[in-house]
Amino acid sequence: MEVELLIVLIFVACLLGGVYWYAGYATRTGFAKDENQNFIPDAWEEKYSWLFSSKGLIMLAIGIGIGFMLARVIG
Ligand SMILES: [Ca+2]
Repeated sequence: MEVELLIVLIFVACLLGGVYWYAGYATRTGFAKDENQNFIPDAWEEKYSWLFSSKGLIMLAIGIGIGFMLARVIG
C-alpha cells in the first residue's frame, strides 16, 4: 500500500512540475497569451489560479508526503 501511494505522490509531483514548467515556458516564449505577465497562461487563470497561488504549499505537502512514505517503504 505504501509503495502505491509513494508512486502516486511521485507521479503527481512530476505532473505538477510539468504543468508549472509548461506554464513558465509557454508564457515566456509567447506561445500562451499572458497579458498580465505573471507567467501563468491567461486561459488557465480563471480556473487554475489556486494551483499557482498555492504552488509552494502544494509542493511542500507533496514533498513531505513523499518523504514520509519513502521512510515507511525503506524502514
Ligand atoms: Ca497571466
